[in-house]
Amino acid sequence: MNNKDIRQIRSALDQFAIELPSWGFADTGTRFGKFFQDAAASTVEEKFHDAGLVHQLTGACPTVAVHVLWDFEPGEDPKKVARLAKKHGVKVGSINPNVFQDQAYKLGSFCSPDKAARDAAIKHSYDSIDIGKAVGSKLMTMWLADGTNYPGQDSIYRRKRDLQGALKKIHDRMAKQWRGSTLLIEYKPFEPAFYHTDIADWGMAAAFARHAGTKAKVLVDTGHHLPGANIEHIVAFLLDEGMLGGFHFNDRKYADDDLTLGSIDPYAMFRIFDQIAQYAFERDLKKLPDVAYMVDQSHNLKPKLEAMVQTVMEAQSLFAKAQIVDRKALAKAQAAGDIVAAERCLKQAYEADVTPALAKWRKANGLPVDPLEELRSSGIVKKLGKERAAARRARGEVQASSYA
Ligand code: LRH
Ligand code: MN
Ligand code: MN
Repeated sequence: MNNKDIRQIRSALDQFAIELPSWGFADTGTRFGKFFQDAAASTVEEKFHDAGLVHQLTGACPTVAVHVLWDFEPGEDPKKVARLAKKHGVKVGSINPNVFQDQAYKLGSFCSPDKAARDAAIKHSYDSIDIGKAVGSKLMTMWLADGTNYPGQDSIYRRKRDLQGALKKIHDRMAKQWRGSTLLIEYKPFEPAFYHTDIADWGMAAAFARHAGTKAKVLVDTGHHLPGANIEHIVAFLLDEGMLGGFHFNDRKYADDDLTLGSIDPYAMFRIFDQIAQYAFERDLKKLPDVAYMVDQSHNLKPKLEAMVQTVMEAQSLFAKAQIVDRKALAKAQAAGDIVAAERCLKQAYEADVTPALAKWRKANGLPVDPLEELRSSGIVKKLGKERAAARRARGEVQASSYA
């Protein structure tokens, strides 16, 4: 790797921030059960503590995504939560309203046939806007569990119109009352609904965003695609349309597995970053486009803190590789129809060893050269586990196996 590549990587890393999800530090599970970890965070403060630690080690995670029902007590001053974040060296990032958990949403939220449920979802979204303003966030991420399980269950047309109207109302309120904010609309092909999902893919999300207004964009959760989907193509298309708002990164083998980024198919993640860098190159931009990079993973079995540091390091490394694609050579090969040479441009960057460049960047920023090793050898996860397990016992929350 030459000095120009190293400079390129270092300056790109300066621009690279990836948001952590508060829910990635707490105990979560599958629908079959939960396996508890002693070191899992059980309070909002513990979640910020853990996110702050990942930021301290990696220097890349200044913000934390919050889920309104999971991280804010009803009636509580949201500024209190913002202060807790600050105490641990991070800020509150995107606000995720929760319009899927309440019993009222059995048949959907904005799409429910029940007007009371639709109104409740709008009210909750308005409350989430107030939270966003109060904590100084600029993003609201809307994911809906809305859908149906059986053909004929409900009118897809009525559901679409109601959703369109609701998103417009929310968008307009954000535009009016929450300066500089963006509404991110997430899609998902199935789960929890198994026949149809009201925002099933990127095209529907883009259409809803366009109907809502200029401050609405699409959020691409990498796990929310049917097998074989070409996600980098979707990313390039949305970027070119000015409709890409951000990402929820995770890896998957089958569906919305929420596995560690790059654990299954790191080349696919590299190809996404490659399209983002290519976009800037083709437009001769000085900076990469402004998209929100966020992690959306909940680690069931891996120690959560270690998994998050591993995720961020993997993201930085794949992002760095995408910066050293020889784009001039690539353009030449493309124009000549030299497919093999073009593909080699990508592979050469992907296969390059970027560890020395990352190490230089980390050293220059006063960070450990190997953040994961630093965390693992520090004993902090063990220490947190002891403290948190004792605190849980003191609160009477014992999670023991009956076979013990
Ligand atoms: C839904 C989803 C969405 C939620 C998060 C917890 O699968 O990706 O982003 O907010 O998981
Ligand atoms: Mn998501
Ligand atoms: Mn998901």
